[in-house]
Amino acid sequence: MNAVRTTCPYCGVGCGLIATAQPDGTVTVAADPHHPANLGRICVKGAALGETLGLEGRQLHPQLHGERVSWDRALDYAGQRLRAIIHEHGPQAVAFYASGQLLTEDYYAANKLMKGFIGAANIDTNSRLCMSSAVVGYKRAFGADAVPCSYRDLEQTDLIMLVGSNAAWTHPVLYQRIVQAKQDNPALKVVVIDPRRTATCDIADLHLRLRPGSDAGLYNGLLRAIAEHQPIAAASFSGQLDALAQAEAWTPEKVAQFCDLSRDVVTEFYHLFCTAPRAMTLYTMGINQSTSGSDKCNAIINVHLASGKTGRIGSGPFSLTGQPNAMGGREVGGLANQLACHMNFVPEDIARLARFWGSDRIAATPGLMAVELFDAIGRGEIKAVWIMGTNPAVSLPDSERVNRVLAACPLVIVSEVSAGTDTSRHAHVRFPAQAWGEKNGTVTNSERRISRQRPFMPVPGEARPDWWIVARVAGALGYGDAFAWQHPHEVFCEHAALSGYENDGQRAFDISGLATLSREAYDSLAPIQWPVNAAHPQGCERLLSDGRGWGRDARLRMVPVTPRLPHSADQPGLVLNTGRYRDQWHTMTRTGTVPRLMQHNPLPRVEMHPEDARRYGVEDSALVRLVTPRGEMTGFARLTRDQAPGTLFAPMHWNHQFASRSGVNSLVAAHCDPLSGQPESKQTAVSLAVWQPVWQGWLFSRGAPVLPEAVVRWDVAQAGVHQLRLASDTPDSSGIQAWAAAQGWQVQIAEGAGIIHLLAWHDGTLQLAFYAGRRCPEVNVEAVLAAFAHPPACAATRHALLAGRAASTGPVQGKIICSCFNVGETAIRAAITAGCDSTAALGKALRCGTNCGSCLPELRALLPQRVS
Ligand SMILES: Nc1nc2c(c(=O)[nH]1)N[C@H]1C(S)=C(S)[C@@H](COP(=O)(O)OP(=O)(O)OC[C@H]3O[C@@H](n4cnc5c(=O)[nH]c(N)nc54)[C@H](O)[C@@H]3O)O[C@H]1N2
Ligand SMILES: Nc1nc2c(c(=O)[nH]1)N[C@H]1C(S)=C(S)[C@@H](COP(=O)(O)OP(=O)(O)OC[C@H]3O[C@@H](n4cnc5c(=O)[nH]c(N)nc54)[C@H](O)[C@@H]3O)O[C@H]1N2
Ligand code: SF4
Ligand SMILES: [Mo]
Repeated sequence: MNAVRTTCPYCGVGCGLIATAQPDGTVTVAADPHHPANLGRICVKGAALGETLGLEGRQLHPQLHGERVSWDRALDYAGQRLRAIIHEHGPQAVAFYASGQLLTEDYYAANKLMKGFIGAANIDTNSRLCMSSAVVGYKRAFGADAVPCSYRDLEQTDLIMLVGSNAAWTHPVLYQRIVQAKQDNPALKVVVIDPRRTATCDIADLHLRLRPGSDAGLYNGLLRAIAEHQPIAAASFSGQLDALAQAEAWTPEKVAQFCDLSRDVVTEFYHLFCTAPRAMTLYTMGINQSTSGSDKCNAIINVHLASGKTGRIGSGPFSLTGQPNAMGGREVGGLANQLACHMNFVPEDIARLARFWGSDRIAATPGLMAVELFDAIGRGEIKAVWIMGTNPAVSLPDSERVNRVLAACPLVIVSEVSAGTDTSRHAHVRFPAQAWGEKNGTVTNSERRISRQRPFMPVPGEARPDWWIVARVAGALGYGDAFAWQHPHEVFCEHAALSGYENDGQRAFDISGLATLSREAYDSLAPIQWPVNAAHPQGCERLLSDGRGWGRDARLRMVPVTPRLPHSADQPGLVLNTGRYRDQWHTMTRTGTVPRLMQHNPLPRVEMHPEDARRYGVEDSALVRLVTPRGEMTGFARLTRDQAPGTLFAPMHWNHQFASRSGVNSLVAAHCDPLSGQPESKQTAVSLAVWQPVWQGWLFSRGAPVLPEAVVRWDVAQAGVHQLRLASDTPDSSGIQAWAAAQGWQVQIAEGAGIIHLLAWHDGTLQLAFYAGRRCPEVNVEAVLAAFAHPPACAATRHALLAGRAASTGPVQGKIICSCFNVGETAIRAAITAGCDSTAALGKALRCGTNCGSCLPELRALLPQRVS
């Protein structure tokens, strides 16, 4: 097969990639040099995509109550049950929960079925946990959910603020563009606003380590400083007087106290902003995931309006989208409180949709937002939920409760690419969806750029496109005529036509210029930024250039903001912050099984300041338990001054598929922003205790091991071998010993004071290696893995293996820093000692950092600090 141009399925940067099938059946994935989002760059997750295409763990056939059935049977059952529930309890008893990882065509179809034909608006999406505060912010300020900026602005600005964003790990290619922009223009200043010191701070001229959740105070103070610096013309914006009056009290002293910053650093920041001719604020989850996230977004937008830094090249409030098609979801109206194509629950829009879709069943009122929706399932009001492309049993707050609610729901339908997720455990019906590389359609990135995802893999098993599955269920419900598409091209053109339908400029989202694309033109569609219409036939790079917004009076609006601290602020305990690792994607279904991506951070760490560690008696790498009234989580302490005292950080990724008790959302409360419904995932009051298990250690096993219930486990992906970190309070590890013995294997044991090392052999091959003690034994993982591949021939090697060492002990690799070239910390430190004094020198010596560049901040952190 030839090289196929497509788009990355991970983050909202939306990089263009080129996938090339190799003669040996593998696929190589490289950056597309011509895609405007990345211009030839790629990050470690994108570069490892070829390793995620295997069929192991895929959902390949429809299933009913856990049994494989035909498509006809599964569709028939789903249709009949949904119909019966709607007949008995009305349309409000049914809900869909969708995802920013669906293609626009899939999303359009799901939204059309729920809001247009089932006739309720209970379709919400994981974007509720992600972008919904940003949507409220834009709608209040501009009258439309319209992101005004473009990536090219980053190369034409004087000041970039990254607020609540760890872009170095989460939007790596965008971050690399900023690094490059700073190299090209050393006058460009970068300010990072984050309570943690992150890899993103690597390029920061100023890092404001503010009190968790205090950003609105900082931005209110900035608004006051702007007004002082240069008076704002009267009545430029609606709401202006109120917003300025509200900001008046936010003197630098008050801001310093509220945000727990020094007054000097606050005024330095204000000076930078006020004197920069152009400035951009890039904001993500540290802002949105808050009980006052919408207000924080408006506090940011206010300063851009007041200073005239909006709608101009190199300026603007730029909310970065997280998922590859979060923006597409916003276009099709995937949130429960929107209608399709930027329409709202007002009579004119409802009537318009009724005309366009030819339906008299359009939902008349907004539906339930994610957290409310699962509450309603819990109360028995919603009796059927169809989950597509998201894993709410892991990613919603108060996840233990979500699991209980799903377990009790009469009908759970899950469309998935993965066979065993925490959510699909509860499914009565499982639909196998096509994965990246198989599916065909469009996604929209952070800068409103629509790009094609094109198929390059054969379709495995009976997997089907998500839009097709929706259309078939629509057929089973009796609405087949409105869902008679044969190809995603038809869905796309319908969506494009709706965006322009009776749109006299009132709705920002308008891609009517693409409504009549031929199949060939759709297939070869070049990346393009919306709107695409008669006024902008080639798309539009920047919005708001004319100073006008959308809606009735089209006036831009400043929103008065009263800063509020998070719920955790007046609760005892440490404040838990949660977020992402560089090489993992969300609930790990696509990255947790790739050995290369597991190496950077193979275990969930609870990061804490050494002072707190001392107070709680925690040593580095010790097991700790975090507890809230909702649940608990177990992780491994990491002591670091990157964390502020009193705060913790834990990853959002681990779940029951990869560990027994490391799901962070079992701790997080479902407190939401009243306007956006977005949960406060970044600040949770937790208590912490050291967990000293009776024993802990490492297990390596050729087959899937069967573990006693009481053993707590963490899986670490390795090729061909199961590697598990274990810990338990059971008196001994005899369960594992007994299990190995019962297999009839030849067992070799070394026991000492509270320590047991065990090897099990069968026909000369290693079946199992187990190393446990009260403290976790040091094990040379590479030597153990090598012994599984090539059984050691001599007794000395076997003996060393039993000790957990390599025969001739070479240095262990240490933590893998560069995942692209598998370069560990030990080699990097050795090279530094040998004289490498820059990332360039390290790259030359070891190749680290020379491919995607995602590890450059960490390489720099290992280098001795240069005295300037
Ligand atoms: N590697 C990787 N990349 C991803 C993803 C992934 O799973 N893995 N997911 C994608 C998705 S869907 C999303 S939404 C994005 C998210 O991208 P980001 O928002 O950049 O990622 P997070 O790690 O969730 O959190 C960002 C930062 O917010 C900070 N923060 C916490 N509380 C506060 C606060 O009160 N104020 C401020 N100013 N900052 C605070 C945290 O310390 C953290 O460094 O990433 C996308 N990219
Ligand atoms: N504590 C805490 N919780 C958080 C966050 C946080 O920062 N902290 N972040 C929140 C944010 S921003 C987000 S976006 C969410 C993400 O949370 P989720 O959406 O739950 O995470 P994913 O693992 O991406 O789930 C996507 C699922 O869809 C499947 N899938 C992939 N491709 C397809 C496809 O084409 N079709 C179908 N049908 N299925 C597919 C995958 O196998 C996977 O199971 O988590 C939220 N939860
Ligand atoms: S930056 Fe985002 S879109 Fe680009 S390759 Fe990396 S994960 Fe994919
Ligand atoms: Mo997200």
